Amino acid sequence: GFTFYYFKNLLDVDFIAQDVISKFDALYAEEPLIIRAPGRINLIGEHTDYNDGFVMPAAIDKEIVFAIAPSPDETSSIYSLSYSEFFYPNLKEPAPVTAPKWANYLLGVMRQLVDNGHTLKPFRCVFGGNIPAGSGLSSSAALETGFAFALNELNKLNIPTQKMIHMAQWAEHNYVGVKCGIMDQFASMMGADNKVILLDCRSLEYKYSPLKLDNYSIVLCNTGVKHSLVDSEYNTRRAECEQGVAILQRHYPEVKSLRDVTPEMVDKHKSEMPGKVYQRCFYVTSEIKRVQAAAFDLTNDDLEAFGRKMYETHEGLSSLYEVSCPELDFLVGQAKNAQILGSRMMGGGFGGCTINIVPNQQVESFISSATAAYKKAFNLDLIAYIVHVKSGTGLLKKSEKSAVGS
Ligand code: GAF
Repeated sequence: GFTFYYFKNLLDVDFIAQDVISKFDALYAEEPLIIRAPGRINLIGEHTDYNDGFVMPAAIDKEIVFAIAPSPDETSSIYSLSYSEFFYPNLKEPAPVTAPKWANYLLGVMRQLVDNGHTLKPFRCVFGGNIPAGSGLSSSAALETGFAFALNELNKLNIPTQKMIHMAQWAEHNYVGVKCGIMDQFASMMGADNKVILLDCRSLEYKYSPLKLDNYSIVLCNTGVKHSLVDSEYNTRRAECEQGVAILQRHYPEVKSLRDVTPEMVDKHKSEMPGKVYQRCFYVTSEIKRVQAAAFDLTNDDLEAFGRKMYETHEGLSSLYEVSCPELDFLVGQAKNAQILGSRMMGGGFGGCTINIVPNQQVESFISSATAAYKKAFNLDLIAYIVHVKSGTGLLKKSEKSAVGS
């Protein structure tokens, strides 16, 4: 009856918005702006962004919602629904803090705004979401881009979108300590309904490509683990790539980054490189080529060829780039055994999710058998999500907001 119909038509984001708005209303009298910032998937192109290469991310229906309004006095406050915790930022001196950790993502954004000459009016903000933290779905990028967008709206700053993307990345580099590429912040900000983004991370030129999945679904398998090496190993990989570039520059002075290098060039100078540096460079240069070929597969509606490339990417990430882990390798193995079209680890690595392209009629059986096998092998509960490709960061429409709970 009515109840069923009602719930069937409400999206997760409506429930999150409802929670965020109720909390805001319980705390404050002002009418807030409501902003949605999504997490992202990446179909292919891993660890290529900081090498000036290509990536193929998309924003998804897992998101953070912010409610924000001017403060009636001089104090500013931010409330995190997930942590049930307040933070009171100093808008003139948004220095990093030791606790709570989540505040640093936001403080980094405020610091960028201040350093770019903007004056922020005191505000009150409540936020919450359903992007599982540490799962490689870029909850951190969503927090940064969403907050940049929110403060830009609230203060009517008219900051160009690309500038906000860079401010968000700056926050991650300097207030969180991960020297990330541009992919996550770009995808969270620029995503579009049912479209993947083909992004050139050198020029930031991009194009949207329709994702025609027809009889397939995107299934994420969350390992539920986040090995502690993530951040330090990430920065190490960056340094190893730079080391490779420096060696290649002796022969090819025009080379600026691995984007300018082919796998053949890497092979030719193998003997001059430390073993690990060779492996890293060979993987990255191969992956950059692979993304370009995968873009053709997508336009040719050749999902099978696309899926095979996902497996190749995983193989490279696992054996050459060495950012996978037993849990991720196991889950990709499960997908391979079930003859799933494509599967690979996604994001930075050392835990988080695999991304799988699964025929619709196989989704249920794949999830249940992978869950059982994962439990048996690691005694861990696998959490699987079927995700949909959605638009990027923006104001939630009034209609969506007032539809909630009415
Ligand atoms: C993380 C980073 F934040 C991205 O910039 C990207 O390098 C990715 O790892 C690996 O492709 O998500």
